[in-house]
Amino acid sequence: MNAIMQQLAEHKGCGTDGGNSKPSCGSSAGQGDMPTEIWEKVKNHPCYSEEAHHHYARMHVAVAPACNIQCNYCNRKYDCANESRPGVVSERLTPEQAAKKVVAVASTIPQMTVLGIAGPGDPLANPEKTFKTFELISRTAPDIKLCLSTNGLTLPDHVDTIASYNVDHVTITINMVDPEIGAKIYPWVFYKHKRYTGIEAAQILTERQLQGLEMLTERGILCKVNSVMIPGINDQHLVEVNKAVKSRGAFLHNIMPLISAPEHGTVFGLNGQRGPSAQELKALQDSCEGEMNMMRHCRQCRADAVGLLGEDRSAEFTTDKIMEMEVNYDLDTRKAYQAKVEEERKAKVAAKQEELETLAGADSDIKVLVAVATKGSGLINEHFGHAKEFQVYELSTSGAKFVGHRRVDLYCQGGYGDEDSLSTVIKAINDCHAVFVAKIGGCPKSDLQAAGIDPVDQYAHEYIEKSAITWFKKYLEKVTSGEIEHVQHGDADIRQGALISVA
Ligand code: CLF
Ligand code: SF4
Repeated sequence: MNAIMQQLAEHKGCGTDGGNSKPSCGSSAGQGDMPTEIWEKVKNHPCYSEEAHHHYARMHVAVAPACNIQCNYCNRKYDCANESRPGVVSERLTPEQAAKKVVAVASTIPQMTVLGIAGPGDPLANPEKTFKTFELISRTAPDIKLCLSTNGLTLPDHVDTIASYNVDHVTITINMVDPEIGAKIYPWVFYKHKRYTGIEAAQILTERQLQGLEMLTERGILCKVNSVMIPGINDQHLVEVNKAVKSRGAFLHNIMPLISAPEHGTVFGLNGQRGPSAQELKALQDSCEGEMNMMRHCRQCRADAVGLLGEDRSAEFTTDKIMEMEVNYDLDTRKAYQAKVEEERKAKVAAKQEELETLAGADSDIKVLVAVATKGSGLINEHFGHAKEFQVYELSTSGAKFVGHRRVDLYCQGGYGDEDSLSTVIKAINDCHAVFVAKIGGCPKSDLQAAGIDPVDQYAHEYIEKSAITWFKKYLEKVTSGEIEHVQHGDADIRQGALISVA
């Protein structure tokens, strides 16, 4: 492991989350004690920095159709489920079309800072197309960070090429380090012109993944590990995976819920394998957090996703539309826009810090979750009825910590509220004590109250974390005075349908 990565491993790769000395994911609001070289790499990468994901966008280009393994949660009719949502089919591009698309998107969305290749198959099972795309983009859009996601089978063969194209961020999906568990997830791998099955296949895969991870971290390339949490198969085992990848220098661990439905036609979908509940996922992420940085803001995006995580603007940039677009790649405009974003970011962090100081001295071990409707920029700026997802923060005397998001079906159906959707929204945020929104109608308000979720619209268009801390202070005061009793909430659903149907 190189010196910087060693330093990272010791410091858990991160600064502090607002001065309370608790580690937060490589994703803290500021540089903290993170080495400058690492901070430069993560500060505007929306996946490697939770805080950056409110402000910066990524895009994927679907140039890599083939795959060399089979996962039981994947149907090859659809995009790779290791880095995208099952059941989604992306528009495939040639490297030349991809390069044109990147320039078109970067000219339209100046906060788009990262280009990732994540499918629709495995990028390293399609090395020519993947590296040709990187080569073209690094020439035409040199300020864009290059990112790659792989199942890791052929990773050791490509590490030098990855380094030579200045790809600074690589994700490897590692679901197990025990081949017996692996045999329940992977029916086969295709390696060196031969198909392997069962434990032998899983043995080859885990060795290649861990070797690739070590080789990358030795070269100072930031590595994220994705793991799909499959209850009853690898849920307990992922703690061991977490330790194995941490010891090999991984920067970030992203434990994602299995999304599984019969209509996907996957082995797990057809045999009724369930995904985890929201609290099962959070408990596993919490237990691994003592070991290393956990990513909790992954949206399991499509292989052709465009925009902020959680929004998807891919429909604006179809091949037909791109071919007609006049693009002007202006580096100065992009820089100026991003400088403005950095100013907003600083103001938001300062506001949070100031509010946090007013909590100093509060003595309580109460922790509550709150849901937030937001369109980005760290603001409470979405109407309840228009929200396709809610961001979830855990509030305690240490402050407001982002712990996840919940996809939901849209409540507002253009003029009227859909009662069926409302009940699924309530199930998705059932573990939250409050929901912060820019606006909400009378009907959903009373249903939320009846479910024990406080609808809060008084902080409309204000900063999320600052407002949440203010609300939490008042909540603690009411508990202390006996005005209300603090009651722990139950579990919540991870809405499989909403994850599948929303682009
Ligand atoms: Fe794409 Fe992945 Fe790079 Fe991000 S996505 S290749 S690291 S630029 Fe991000 Fe999307 Fe989650 Fe991936 S939210 S699925 S973690
Ligand atoms: Fe599907 Fe991705 Fe697994 Fe390949 S690596 S089988 S594309 S989920």
